[in-house]
Amino acid sequence: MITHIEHIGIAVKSLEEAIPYYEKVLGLTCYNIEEVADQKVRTAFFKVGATKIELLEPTGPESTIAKFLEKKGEGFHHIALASDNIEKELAHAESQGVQLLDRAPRAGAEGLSIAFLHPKSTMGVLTEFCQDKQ
Ligand code: CMX
Repeated sequence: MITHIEHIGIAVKSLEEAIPYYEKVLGLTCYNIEEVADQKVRTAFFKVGATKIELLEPTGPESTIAKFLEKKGEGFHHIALASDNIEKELAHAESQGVQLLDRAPRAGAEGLSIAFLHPKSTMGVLTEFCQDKQ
């Protein structure tokens, strides 16, 4: 079952350049900066009520975020939905004809298990399922 929006992912060229906007203009606090080697990104997190904003900076030219920035520029990248059972969400999505980017959960930031659906089969919104590792 999907319980809430865990975070919204936003692609940026530089965390150091982007963080001051979220802190000084919006008054949010960056409480965690973390590199996710598997995804080739450096992430910065801000809590906004029950959900979070995740800034994503590429760590190299082969990062999917580097490709995204080149094609589309900075901005909204993905929505992450918290689930109590990612495997079940993936199986259900696939049964409805949605293309999976991950057939099984993998390690994401903040100790979560994550898996993505292809934006071409979700009306243009890159969609991530997240689950607390138990
Ligand atoms: N949102 C919506 N559409 C997107 C997109 C996004 N974030 N990223 C790419 N696309 C679109 C592109 O515009 C392109 O569309 P067109 O064919 O109409 O031009 C199409 O998807 C294919 O894009 P591409 O540039 O050729 O890139 P790839 O196919 O190589 O990769 C994707 C796209 C979604 C498969 C890849 O980015 C991916 O696997 N993403 C999941 C993992 C990820 O994003 N990790 C970073 C975040 C990790 C974290 O949160 O910790």
